[in-house]
Formats: sequence, structure tokens, C-alpha cells
Amino acid sequence: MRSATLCLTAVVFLAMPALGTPPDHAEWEQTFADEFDGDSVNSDVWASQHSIRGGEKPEGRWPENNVIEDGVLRQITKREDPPREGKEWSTAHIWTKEFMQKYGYFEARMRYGRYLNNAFWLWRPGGNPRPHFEIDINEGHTPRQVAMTFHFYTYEEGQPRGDLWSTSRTWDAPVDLDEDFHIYGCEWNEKLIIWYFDGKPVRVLENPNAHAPADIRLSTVIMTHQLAKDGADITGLDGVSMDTDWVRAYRKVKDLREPTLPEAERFELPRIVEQDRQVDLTGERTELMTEDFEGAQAGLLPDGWQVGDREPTVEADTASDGKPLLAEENQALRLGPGDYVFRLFEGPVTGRVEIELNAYNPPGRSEGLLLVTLGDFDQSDAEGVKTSYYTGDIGPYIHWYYRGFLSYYTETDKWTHFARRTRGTWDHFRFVLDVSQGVFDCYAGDSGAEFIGGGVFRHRQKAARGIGLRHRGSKGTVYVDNVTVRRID
Ligand SMILES: [Ca+2]
Ligand SMILES: [Ca+2]
Repeated sequence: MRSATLCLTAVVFLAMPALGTPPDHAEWEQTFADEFDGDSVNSDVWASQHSIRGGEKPEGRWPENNVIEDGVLRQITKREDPPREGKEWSTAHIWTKEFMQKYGYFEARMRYGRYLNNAFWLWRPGGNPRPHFEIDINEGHTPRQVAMTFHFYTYEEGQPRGDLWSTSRTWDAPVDLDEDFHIYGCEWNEKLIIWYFDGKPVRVLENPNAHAPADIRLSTVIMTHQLAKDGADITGLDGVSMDTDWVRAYRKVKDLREPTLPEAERFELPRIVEQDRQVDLTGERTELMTEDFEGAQAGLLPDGWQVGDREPTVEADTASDGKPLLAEENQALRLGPGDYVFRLFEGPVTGRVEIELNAYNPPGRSEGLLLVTLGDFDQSDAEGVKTSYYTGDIGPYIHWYYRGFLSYYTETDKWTHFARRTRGTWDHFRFVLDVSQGVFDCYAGDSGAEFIGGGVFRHRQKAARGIGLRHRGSKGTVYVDNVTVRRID
């Protein structure tokens, strides 16, 4: 049920190429409007944030910062003296309480506040039912920047927090945007998301996955890094506001003609490329190496392992940061960001190879473990050793990509996702590779029997000469244990 204020008379706009009307390539029906003509923000229509922003952010966002003056919503930045709930500043954030719409045309006539993130956006909240996404019609910054972004959240099974994927584009207006009002619009349909500035399309994106109703939001943020960059004093922000003359939304009745638009960009959301099993599992196994890291003195590496880069070490497998123990009184290989370790086989191996290991990849947005079979490289060249995980005749290049994806690399397709696994826990993997065919299958689970995906490398390795393990991310710790490599004949 929409509140009475939202049940506006349906107004059908025929093609009229004027500012403040929807694009004239379609016929539209108005579904929402607030002209901000009252004495105060209509609390039947808008909800307001009533809380501080987290972390080091300087502000809270309070309802009273939303003020209507002369038919304009002013979202005022204030100095809070004394500080309110620990924050010396405040800004504002409102959203439509009940109004949500899938697709349509959304526009607002706005004037920027300097050193603010001037945001007019559509939000599809998290929780169920999904999807969870955000269309930033504009997160503009003074003096002239228009910033148009699409965010999409994917969820690992059982994880309450989504992983964020974004595509952003900025466009500079020919005038200072805190000088006067301009119209920021967005047309959103099944196929496209089109951003408009004063009626002119400035960005077109193929709709990646936004097919559910979203609400309308107006908010500001103090741009502390922009202040710092300009050496500007935050005290100048007291009283600065983002001003909105009106917000309107429309639903498309019908298309009238093909619009003339800039070329549409594509944004690939991560997806799994399915692959059938490719490597025959039958055959006699010959062990090439096995390692449980128990024979190493903590802080050192066991015999046979070499430092590729930085400081890979062996350490006690302790339950920390919520990480479960793989086993009591166990040692494991520890890889900090950039750490790289490798171990060579006694001789080169062609054909099929089986690699089993336990791996722990930290949760979060950092990338994780890279597993590679090494080709030939010059061991007397320190630089060559450091980069041996990707130089020379390398083989399968398998990576615990950030955000729960397992990926492999090909020069044509770059990182290709072949499976998803939950991070932040020990997991058991078994890779079966055919290095001369350039294919692999991956099995996982306690018994290593569950086929979860595989890939085609598009290049073939003459021979595998060893394995490399590297933490490819920038944060967290990767652990590896119980590594066994076998040849299959
Ligand atoms: Ca107005
Ligand atoms: Ca161990």
C-alpha cells in the first residue's frame, strides 16, 4: 500500500523534449513526486537516518538536518558542538519509506554542496529476497564531477555479508555544480541503465543484474579526503547543504522510438564457467612429494622448500581470528601477503598430476592462495626465482580469488571462475591436472571426492617441474598443510 501522498494522479507525458521531463523516446506515467513544497519533510513519505556513521567518519546523520526552505529540500551539514554521540559533524540521509519501483525513469533537480558527496540513488536493500544492488544516479563532488555507479552484492552461502562488485564512471560537467540547480536522471529498464545530466545521456550500462524494486535516496557525506587534498578547513562546511528542488519517478508506458545513446558499457558480474570433468582419474599413482610441515622448526621451512619471495614460514596452526584448527598441535605453512614458496620435483613430469592440499583462505576482500605448477626457470637468477610462479613455461595457475571464487588464469579470458567455496575455514582440495593437455579438474570436501569444477588453460606446459604457493592478496594470512603431489600413469 502506498500512502495517500504517493497516489498521485497519473500524468501521461507525451514526447516533450524539455528539461524536467522524462526522455522523449518513450511515453511515461508519473508514479512518484515530491516537490518539497511543504513546511517540512513529509515523514509519511520519507524515512531519515538517525545514527552516526561508523569508524573514522566525522559525522552523524540526523533527521533535523533535512529542512525545507522556499520549496527546496536542504540537507544541511552542521558542526555539532558539543559532539553528538561522539561525532563533531552531521549530515543527512533520507529514503522513501514505502515507495519502491523496478525500472522507470528517476530524476531530481539538485544543487551540490561543496566538499560533500551529493548523492541521489536507488537502493535495493540486502536481506531477502535478493538481489541486493544500488544504482547511484549521482554521487557528485564539487566543483564539477558527476559520478555514476552501479553496485551489486553477491552472497557466499551462509554468509550474512555480501561481497560488493561495482562499476563506476565519472563525467565532468561544463559548469560548477554548486552554482545552480541541474537535473540528474536515470532511466532503468530490463536491458539498460542510462544516466542523464540535464536531459543528456552521459553513461549507458547494459543492465548487469538489477531486476527488482528499489527505493529512492538522497544523502550527503563529508568528503574528508577531498578536504585534505585541497588543504581546505572542515569548519567551512558548517551550514553547507545539498539542495533538492524536487524528486520524480515514472514508469514507462510504451516505447515510442529507438533512443540515440552513447555506446553501452558491459559490466560482467562474476559467474562460474561450468566445465565437465576432463581428466581421467584411473591409473597408478607415484608420489612425487608429500609434506605435512611437522618436520620444520617453526619459523623456518622444511627441507626441499625454497623461498620464492618475501618470508614464507611454517608456524603452529593456531585458532585465531575465528579460524578453526586443522588439527591439535599441528604446524602449517604460513603465507602473508606476497609470500611465495616453491618446491621442485626430482625431475620434470609430463601428463597427469594430482595435487592434494588443505588450504585456509582468510575471509574478506583480499585475494588468497595461488597454486601453480612451475615450468623451467633459471634458478641462478634471483629475479627469475622471485617471479617463477608466472614466468617461463608455467602450467595451471589456480587461484583463490577474492570473494569466495576459485579461478584459473588464461591469457585470453584472464581470471575465469570455476567454483565457489566459503573462505575463513580450512578446506580440502584435490586437483587433477593434465599439464600437457592444459586442463584440470578440481575435487573438494573431506574425502576430496566431490567434483566442483575445472578449467581449460589454452596453453600446454612441456613439463611440470614443481609447485609454487603464493599469497596473491594484500591482507590476511593464508595457511597450507598436507600437500601431496602424485604422478598418474
Ligand atoms: Ca520544489
Ligand atoms: Ca601439518
